[in-house]
Amino acid sequence: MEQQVDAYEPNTPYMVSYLGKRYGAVGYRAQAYDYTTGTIPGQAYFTNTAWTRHEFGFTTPAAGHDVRIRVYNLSASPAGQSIAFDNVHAYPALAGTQLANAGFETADRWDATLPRYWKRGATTLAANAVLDTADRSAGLGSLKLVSAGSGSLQELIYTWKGYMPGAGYTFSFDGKVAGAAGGRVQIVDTSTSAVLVDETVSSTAWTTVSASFTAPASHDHTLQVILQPNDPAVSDMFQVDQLQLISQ
Ligand SMILES: [Ca+2]
Repeated sequence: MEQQVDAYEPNTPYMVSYLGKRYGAVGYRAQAYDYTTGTIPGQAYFTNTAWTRHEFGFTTPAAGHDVRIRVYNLSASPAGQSIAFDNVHAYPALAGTQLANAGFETADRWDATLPRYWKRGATTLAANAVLDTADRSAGLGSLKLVSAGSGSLQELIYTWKGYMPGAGYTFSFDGKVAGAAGGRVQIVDTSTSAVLVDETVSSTAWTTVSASFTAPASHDHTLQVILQPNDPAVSDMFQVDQLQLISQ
């Protein structure tokens, strides 16, 4: 059986999650299939006999392809073998993130270069913190931060109040830099100035960086996700995409 993934987000990591089991001698397979190119961007197969949830990831192609999720028997023989699937989902890998516009796909309503729901820092020039559709890790856009080496911070900030008090969170993002100083991503508790996450990037190719932290025990703090070139005194460029912030 198969079902088309309508209106998928192009060039974006997706997860396929499903319950499956075999009754007879033959295992089962779930697969993402691109009918436009005749290719298999992702699949997984198993032979367990008790209901088990599995998942696999794949990256969607450019817009307009006929992408379908297929489920079927691992082998056509012997005849009469049964398998079962239930609760099959395909969704963007960022679907669970706590940060809005975490893939930098949407512009602000009144500022076409500013990512919606984010704001620039006090000393940040509008031209130095912009959406970039020319280079991105996923989707159609990323954030580009440019440091002119003037000493003024060029940063982008997201204010986050929706944490669960005392809960553990995992955080990851994709980043790349051009320049000597690299990039920095922090999550700061503005009520106490505690730095919960402090990660730097020096790779000139898109790289995934991961961290974990514990949210404040109090419910009423304000956290900020801050993206900036590592040293405002050095000319630099830092690009960020795919901010994944989920509870553990
Ligand atoms: Ca993106």
